[in-house]
Amino acid sequence: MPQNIETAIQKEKVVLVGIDTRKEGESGIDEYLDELAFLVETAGGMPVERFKQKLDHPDPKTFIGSGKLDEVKRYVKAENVDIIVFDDELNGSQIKNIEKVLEKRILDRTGLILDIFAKRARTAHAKAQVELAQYEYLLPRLTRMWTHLERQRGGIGMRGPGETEIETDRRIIRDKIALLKKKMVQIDKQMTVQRKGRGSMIRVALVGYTNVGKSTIMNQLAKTEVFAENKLFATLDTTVRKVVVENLPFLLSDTVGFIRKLPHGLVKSFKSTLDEVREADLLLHIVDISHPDFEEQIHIVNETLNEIDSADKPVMMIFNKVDAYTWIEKDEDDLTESTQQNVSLDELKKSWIAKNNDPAIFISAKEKSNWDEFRNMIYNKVKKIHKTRYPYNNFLY
Ligand SMILES: Nc1nc2c(ncn2[C@@H]2O[C@H](COP(=O)(O)OP(=O)(O)OP(=O)(O)O)[C@@H](O)[C@H]2O)c(=O)[nH]1
Ligand SMILES: [Mg+2]
Repeated sequence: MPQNIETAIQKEKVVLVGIDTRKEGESGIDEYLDELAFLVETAGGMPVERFKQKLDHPDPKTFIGSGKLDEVKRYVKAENVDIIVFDDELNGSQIKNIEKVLEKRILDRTGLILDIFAKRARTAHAKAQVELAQYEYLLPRLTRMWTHLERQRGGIGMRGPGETEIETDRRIIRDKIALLKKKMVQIDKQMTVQRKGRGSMIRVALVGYTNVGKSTIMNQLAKTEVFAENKLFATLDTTVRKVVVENLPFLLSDTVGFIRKLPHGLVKSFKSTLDEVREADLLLHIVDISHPDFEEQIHIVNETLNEIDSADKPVMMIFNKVDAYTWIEKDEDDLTESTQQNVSLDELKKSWIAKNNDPAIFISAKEKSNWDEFRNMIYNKVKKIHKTRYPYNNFLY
């Protein structure tokens, strides 16, 4: 079976399931399920219904309570649903238990993200990284679902390692993992050599949540044609381009976006891709200001940067998509709390620039608004880094 089969013409019907463990001040389950729905659509499925339950902790056996599970079962049967996607990582026994009740294909958030990654991977390098993460995910979860005849249809969650390997035993998967790890070490070495060969240019990396506009900004700045799309994880491979602002050349890299609960195994197996970020001199942290959850997204990006030991790098905060920012103007005597929806863009700018330690700018990559200021800001920052790094090599400015 080819790896990247698109879903059959008839889209698979998907039900989303999430639990609400929210503590005060955190985003709600609805926004989480919105994102899960977007992931399902990106994978080629059709979300048809959501089930949520308020629980302090997931049920160790079936993730949601048995009453709720029965409710899901009734719906799934009546509506002929193909897949049930859970918004958290499930362990092998949870998958088995849920599968027994629902008698349908079960997928968790990690499995879904891995599936999208498998679909997106283009280069041998990215494919090897995804395959490694998929096998590591699969190993403790080998259940009937992976040997299910459905696999032959190549639907969501069915892309990736070929079926023959899946149907055989864990030993083969372990061997495969060992082999891929060796391959990755080799790839890592090659990439390190490649990066070293780039000489003394300052390295700038675009980082941010998925779908915020990193590739669009890359294309505008470097005049390239990097794939940009309103889907999650449009970019998996890192692209590096030389950019010249004024007369100052530097290297700009565009790479994989981050997401809430990015599978840990994926972060590990994407080591060589993320090395680009790890070794950058300056990070441009791109934020989609039009997204209702942009503050939480900033937080998640910072956490992920921390996880890859890149939290202490110089950062420029770039608030993108100002053209799409909407707010509801508040009456003077309206006492409702300020939310993103009723704060004007000007107020927002003021508050962010005031509370942020890092330099910040508000742009629209789509309409190229505030673009000269943006380029100027990069120029000044790169120049400063260059001057510190090469104090005697100032012929550039
Ligand atoms: N309205 C608006 N849309 C934008 C802007 N910049 C980018 N977009 C759109 O946002 C979507 C995502 O853009 P990408 O450049 O693919 O985002 P990315 O951060 O590279 O996403 P991934 O690679 O998937 O992580 C596309 O549909 C873009 O056209 C902007 O300034 N305004
Ligand atoms: Mg991209």
